Amino acid sequence: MHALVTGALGFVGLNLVPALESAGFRVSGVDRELEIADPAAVDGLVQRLRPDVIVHLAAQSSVAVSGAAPVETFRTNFLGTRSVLEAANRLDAPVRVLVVGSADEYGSASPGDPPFRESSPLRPRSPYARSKAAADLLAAGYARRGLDVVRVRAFNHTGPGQTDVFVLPAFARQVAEISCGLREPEMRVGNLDSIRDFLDVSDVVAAYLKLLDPSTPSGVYNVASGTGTPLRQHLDVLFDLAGVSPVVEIDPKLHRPTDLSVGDSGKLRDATGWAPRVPFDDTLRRMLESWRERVSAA
Ligand code: A2R
Repeated sequence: MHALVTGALGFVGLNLVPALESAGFRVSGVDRELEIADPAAVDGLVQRLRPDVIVHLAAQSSVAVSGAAPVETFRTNFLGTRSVLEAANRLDAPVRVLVVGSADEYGSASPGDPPFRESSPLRPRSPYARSKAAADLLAAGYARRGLDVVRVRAFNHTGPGQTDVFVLPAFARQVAEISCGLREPEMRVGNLDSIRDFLDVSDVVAAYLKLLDPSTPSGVYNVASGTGTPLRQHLDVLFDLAGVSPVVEIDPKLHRPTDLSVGDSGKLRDATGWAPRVPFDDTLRRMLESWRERVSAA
């Protein structure tokens, strides 16, 4: 089996490519050298490689960046997905396309609501989330016309190597700097009351591998732990692990309204037997270690 991975040098791609190789795939990875929103370039590559599966990870993946760059976000995330779907659809051989969407497509739940299911309404609240929801609906259209598409709505995932524009790496970096004496014991954070559903990136990669198996029915799948945790709790774990107790300052620039996002991945579990394996405190510990190495080497 030959896999084409777009966004192969991104955080998920760097974790996914070795896992695909270990599972016996021959992998072709592309990143910025292929402009994903250029349909002719993507079509040329897909016709040349003729992959059996395509995992489409290339994206502008940050909600924060999407506010400042909504057009670029839409171009990369929506038109980029369109290029990939169109090229796959023109292949005269079977190909499964994994289109990676986001929990953010659902927006925020209200307290007391059950976890989001695949049938929950899409109520995206940022340019990033709208670009992913639009790409998801487009992919559903290709699926109706016969393309073998798996649409994933991935809840938050993190781990060592993720950039600190995302919340937990931003926490881990600051805690690492404080514990290495490189920063005053003061943390700058956003809204710690938001409740999110976090997975270790390796559990997300394991889910994608199962979703690439031809025996898994195509369709739409949440990839989620099912557990909601306030960000404050993850911060406290990082403090405990590092043995620090800094002053925590809310930075109005980082503060976004409280959101509540927990996913139900029952469909994925029933279809594939997938279950998350990594205890999340272990993920936080490895992130802290990785940031300590980075900041003390800098
Ligand atoms: O933005 P860069 O320079 O880090 O490059 C990213 C790349 N990328 C592109 N590739 C080709 N054409 C473009 N117009 C384009 N724009 C961005 O895709 C990066 O190397 C990769 C995406 O990696 P990350 O930003 O690290 O995302 P991550 O965490 O790997 O997420 C993968 C997927 C995305 O669809 C997320 O929205 C979703 O999982 O959660």
